[in-house]
Amino acid sequence: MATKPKRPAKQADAKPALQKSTTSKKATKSDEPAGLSRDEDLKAYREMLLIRRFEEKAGQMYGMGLIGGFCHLYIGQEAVVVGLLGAARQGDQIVTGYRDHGHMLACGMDPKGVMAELTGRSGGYSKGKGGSMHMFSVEKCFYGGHGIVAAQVPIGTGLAFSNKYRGNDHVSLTFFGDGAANQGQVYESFNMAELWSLPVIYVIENNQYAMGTSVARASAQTNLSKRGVSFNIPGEQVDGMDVRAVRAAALKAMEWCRAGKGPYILEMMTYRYRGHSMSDPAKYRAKEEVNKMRQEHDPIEQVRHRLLDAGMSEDELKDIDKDIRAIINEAAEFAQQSPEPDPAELWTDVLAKEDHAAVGA
Ligand SMILES: Cc1ncc(C[n+]2csc(CCOP(=O)(O)OP(=O)(O)O)c2C)c(N)n1
Ligand SMILES: [Mg+2]
Repeated sequence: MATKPKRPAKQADAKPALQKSTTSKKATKSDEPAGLSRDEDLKAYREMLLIRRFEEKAGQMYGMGLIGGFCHLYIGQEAVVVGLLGAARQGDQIVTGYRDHGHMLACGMDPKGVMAELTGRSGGYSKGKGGSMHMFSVEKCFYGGHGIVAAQVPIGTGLAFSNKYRGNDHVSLTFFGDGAANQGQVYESFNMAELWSLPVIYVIENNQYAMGTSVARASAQTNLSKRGVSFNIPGEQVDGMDVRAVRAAALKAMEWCRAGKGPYILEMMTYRYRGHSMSDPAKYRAKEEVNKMRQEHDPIEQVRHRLLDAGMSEDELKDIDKDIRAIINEAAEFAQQSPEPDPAELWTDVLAKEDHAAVGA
């Protein structure tokens, strides 16, 4: 006789975003994050602020009807991608899901091209044919932008395979969410990656929710850093709201991969401030929960305070914000002025050209 299934945990039972760090067997424990120099902090501050202001503007433009289709904002999670890429080397590849604007900007893609893609214009990275979830830049080693939950995980594993096959020392940074971590293809990828010692860092962006479902309701094992245990893949939980902790963990994981030891899992404990997408009013969680995160753990505020402590003035920081707002306004202007794609574009880029090399040597 079938046993009665356990009642799922209520939303209120959901674990707080920043739990105590636990590590799997092979992993070493992260101590206090190694500090960043003032210049490194300043760089991280600019990069995170660029993402925040970009996303705020995208949200506004969506509200004005200038952006159509799906639009998933990254606000709150900025330290994850900025910390990871702060530790990466030229040539390391990045692949992620649909919450991808921050990753593109952190890779150095032009905010104008990203914004114009959101408005569906010809000046966009996919000539206006892809939208928010479908942008690529081989030049910046950004491989999408994937709308199918977890589809990027085997792709990121394939990128790592190509690195190993070519004998370069690049690492594939494969980002996915807590919800995606329950997908079967993730575990097929884990198996192959460990079996073949592929240089891939699986970055699980645990923002506590998959659409409206909390991790506690959806996952039997809520410590996602342990999901590689049965494949012998080391993993650790990291404070994904602290760019220093992210960078320190990323450096360690990259060293592991570049030394030929195989894959590594980093579970980034983070939080998204907005709903799942622009059409989600986020009624499944209390406003206080969001406010508490913003007030106590905001990734940008943390760096701002450190910069002030290091002697920067409020005015200097305001000037940086002004510069960034100007870049974003220029991108928004470009995205509205750029022409709609020509109908003839319907027939271009449909099939890969024979000489197309997807992965640089
Ligand atoms: C294979 C598949 N199943 C379901 C969906 C619908 N869907 C889109 S996003 C999402 C939640 C994923 O959450 P998570 O992986 O935590 O990423 P987050 O949105 O939090 O960044 C779901 C179920 C989909 N796009 N693809
Ligand atoms: Mg999630």
